[in-house]
Amino acid sequence: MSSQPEHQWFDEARIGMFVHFGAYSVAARHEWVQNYERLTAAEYLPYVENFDPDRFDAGEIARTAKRLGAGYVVLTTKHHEGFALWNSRQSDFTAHAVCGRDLVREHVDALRAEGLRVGLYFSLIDWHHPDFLIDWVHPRRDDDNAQELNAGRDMERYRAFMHAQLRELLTEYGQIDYMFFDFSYPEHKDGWDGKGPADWDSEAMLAMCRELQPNMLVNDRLGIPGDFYTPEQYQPTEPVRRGGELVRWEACQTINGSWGYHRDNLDQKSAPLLAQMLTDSVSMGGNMLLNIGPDGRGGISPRDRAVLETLGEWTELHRGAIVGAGYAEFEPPREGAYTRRGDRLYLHLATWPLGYVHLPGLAGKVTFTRLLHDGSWLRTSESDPNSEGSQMEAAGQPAGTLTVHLPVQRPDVLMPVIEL
Ligand code: H79
Repeated sequence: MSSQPEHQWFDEARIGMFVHFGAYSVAARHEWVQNYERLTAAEYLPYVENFDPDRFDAGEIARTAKRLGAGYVVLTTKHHEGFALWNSRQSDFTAHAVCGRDLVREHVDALRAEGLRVGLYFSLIDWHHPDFLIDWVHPRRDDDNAQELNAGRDMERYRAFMHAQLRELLTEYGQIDYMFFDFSYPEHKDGWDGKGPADWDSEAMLAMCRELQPNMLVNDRLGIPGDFYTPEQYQPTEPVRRGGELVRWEACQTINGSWGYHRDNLDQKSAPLLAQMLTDSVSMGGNMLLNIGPDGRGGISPRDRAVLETLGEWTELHRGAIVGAGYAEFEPPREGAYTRRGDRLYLHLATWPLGYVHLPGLAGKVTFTRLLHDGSWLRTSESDPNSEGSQMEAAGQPAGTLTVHLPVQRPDVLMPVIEL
């Protein structure tokens, strides 16, 4: 994993916003709907032909990301369905052909106007392309004649098409800061092949990225080493290491379990849970890429908007504990997790104890202690094993422990943070 200075913005940003938008947003029942329901191309086509994103407002999305405290936004330029949101000249399966718009252009322009970094998502999988070989994650794999359907298909031609699409994205939209390829699945299953680096020619794709966008971060789903590791809907519980070295990572997360707009799905995560996940990511040295799925018209749904606004109020007050912060080499108390930024340590309290929180090893190392959201100072004391009965609050604590005195009432924020 690289540590170029050009990549530092990513490590500092800590929060990104993912945007999943495509013809599946019109179907409104998960971005894998074509696969889950084994829809034929003809059954899927109406969602494409009636794609009319009249409420898709890249400026509003960018401003929403900014209010969330995000440093970058990643748009699905093409998902597994194969429908390109930009004016690709490699096929007419594009938003431009259907509605005359280039949503990728709108996205990159809006991000630059807001001073946000530009991220693109590009699916390696393409269930629409006639040369893409049917495999075990393809919607048509259960067709009676699926094996015959593969007879005329040629991955060599698909690769040429996909590489040409990628070249468009890397040459026609100015500086791209981040690329999320999705995804490799080299395992074989149920008599079907998977797909991996040889199928995509990942080496050539990465070389094209390095040549055309030398400062761009590339994820690890080409199936060859990239610039960051991408756990999906999963929070690492330790800093991620490979060969002893800390690895850059970003956990991508949904608000409700679906990436694309899913109207009837109510697995909604609460704002406190999302704050907890963000804190967990930063305390383990990673980023959080939080997804929204704009609705069939491209609008941000009220339920997504509400939770993002609430989380954004928290990140605004607690920015110092998140942006530019990372893993801290101190053992946290059982009530919470630490993040660290320079000489500041931040204690994120998942539970609120009565009266005191004890911080092992911090006695004598701290010059001030305050609640971050309102800047109110907290009293502290240090355990003294030689004095009898004078420090009730520190009883039973090992020497070197710093005891922070807390108000009985938990501050009314998603996650209270103490700055030390
Ligand atoms: O774009 C979002 C997802 O649609 C895509 N990546 C994020 C960013 C993604 N979805 N699933 N995966 C990546 C991993 C693949 C999971 C699978 Fe399966 C397990 C594919 C086949 C077995 C899920 C379960 C789909 C079919 C069964």
